Amino acid sequence: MGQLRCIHSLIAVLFLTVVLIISNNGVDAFHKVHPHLQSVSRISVSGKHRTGYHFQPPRNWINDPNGPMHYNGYYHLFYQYNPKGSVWGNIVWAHSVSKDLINWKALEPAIYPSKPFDKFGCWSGSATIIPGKGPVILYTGIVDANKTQVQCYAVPEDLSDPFLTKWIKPDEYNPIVVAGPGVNRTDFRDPTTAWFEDGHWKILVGSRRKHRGIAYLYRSRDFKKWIRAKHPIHTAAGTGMWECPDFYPVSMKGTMGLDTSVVGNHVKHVLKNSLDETRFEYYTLGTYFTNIDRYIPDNTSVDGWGGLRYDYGNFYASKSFFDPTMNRRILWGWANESDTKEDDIHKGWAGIQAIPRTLWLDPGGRQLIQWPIEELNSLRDKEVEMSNLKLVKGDYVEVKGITAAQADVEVTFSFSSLNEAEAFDLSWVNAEDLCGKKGSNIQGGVGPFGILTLASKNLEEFTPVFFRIFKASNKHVVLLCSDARSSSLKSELYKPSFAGFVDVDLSTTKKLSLRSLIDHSVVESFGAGGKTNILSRVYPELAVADQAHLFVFNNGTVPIVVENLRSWSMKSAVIN
Ligand code: DQQ
Repeated sequence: MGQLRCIHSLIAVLFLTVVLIISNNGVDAFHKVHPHLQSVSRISVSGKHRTGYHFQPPRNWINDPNGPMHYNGYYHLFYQYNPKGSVWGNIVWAHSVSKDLINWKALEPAIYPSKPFDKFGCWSGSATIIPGKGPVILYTGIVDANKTQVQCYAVPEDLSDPFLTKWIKPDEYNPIVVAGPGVNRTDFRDPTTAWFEDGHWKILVGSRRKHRGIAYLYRSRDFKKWIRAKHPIHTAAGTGMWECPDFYPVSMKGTMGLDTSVVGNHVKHVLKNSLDETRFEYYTLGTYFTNIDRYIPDNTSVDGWGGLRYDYGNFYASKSFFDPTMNRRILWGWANESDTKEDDIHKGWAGIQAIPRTLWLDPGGRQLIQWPIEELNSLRDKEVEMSNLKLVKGDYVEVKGITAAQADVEVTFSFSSLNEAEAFDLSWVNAEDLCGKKGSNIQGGVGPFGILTLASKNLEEFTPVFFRIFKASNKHVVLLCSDARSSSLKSELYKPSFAGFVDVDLSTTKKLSLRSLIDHSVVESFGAGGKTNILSRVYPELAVADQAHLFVFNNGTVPIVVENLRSWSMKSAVIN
């Protein structure tokens, strides 16, 4: 797929620029500010679509995960939060702590506007643990009503408090970074976790110059006085504002994560940016040349809108951190709502965090792999298993006996032949469009096959997650779809046919696996062991609570075998 992406990246960029900018993905992102609604609070909160094990506070709006870390026995999650309402506004850093990344205890907001340098907002940022000294948070302060942005720091008031409840923003040195000459003062935000290299701490700050996305590099010897490097670590034309950059090493062998400061021949680096214009995020794999402080993406890694994504659905402003307790790198991402702001005000809440994912480099070296953290398995309850179930064209078989609205499903499908795969048209560069053309009901050769999640009994509503295999000139092309178009009888919703291509070689093994985490208004899916992942937000009217059903299906002419399916009812986590 890498090659195909390269060939078509230019067309894809043009196409996406036009289509996505015009439609803004339909996502009601925070940039659509609704001042008159920002402090509209509801007394009651609607439980209908609330999640059972995905992170969310009891009420109100949330967005980006901020400053995740493990310190002194606790995981910390901070996040952008509106304490007064369920649309974006009045933003503070809410704070929760956990022993297992699944069950969370809410604390008071850690960072909120209180100083001249953050009077108009405390926006996203990261945590860095300074060896022997403890954590420091870097965040973006909004200085004035024009949204002038500066980078600030905060430290725990009391390092002996295991929860690090209170944070202070020293007056000395704050703000630590202001936009210098030539830097866009109102698009200059979201400092990364710092890494230590060659006697300096280094951070990135996301920005843009006109339509060029930029990650500025700053250096400091003492974490207080910061100086901008002559060159950004990386830029890319035509990508617009880079929000929430994330920059970290991954090991070239094995699944172990690395501390952010690790460099060397045995690592590759990842640069991820959240593209403000489309509200999708992209990453590249490449080399960090420490001698010149530049990052150069590999030639197999397309830089920009034709490139790789952590998730081909609703997943934004993500941030990773190194967890030293299990030597792994963990990724958090925000899943915004796909309903309207009126719905959010009615619900009294908006936004969830995706399940934290462990992340490592695929052995092929061309992409990352992600998998839900293993702690999630502790919520698995009643289990139902199926094996060697043959599905011929038109078969829909219900998976009975679990709570289908709150479940975890793992399934492996196999197929005996690829001869009947449909021909792949090289103009199909946009996976989401292709899924829109070839939905789960459109008969194919090999596929569509997969699962129907959050389905009503008579299939008036369902969110299919499925594969479809095509034949290109010298290889097979695999598409994974998570199609929200039939997810709800309600009409005023954003119902995208999210999809991504899956980079697998079917010549050796004719199998594909899928895992979906189903949680009332979210279907979070991991295709081919975490190679292509898609999170969909959906709002069924009928397929709610015990009225939700789960099916396996095949609508292709080639029979498919469900080699093995394991599904679990999921217990609710104790969250906040
Ligand atoms: N959200 C924050 C910004 C960031 C954006 C504001 C990304 O710091 O750029 O809430 O969703």
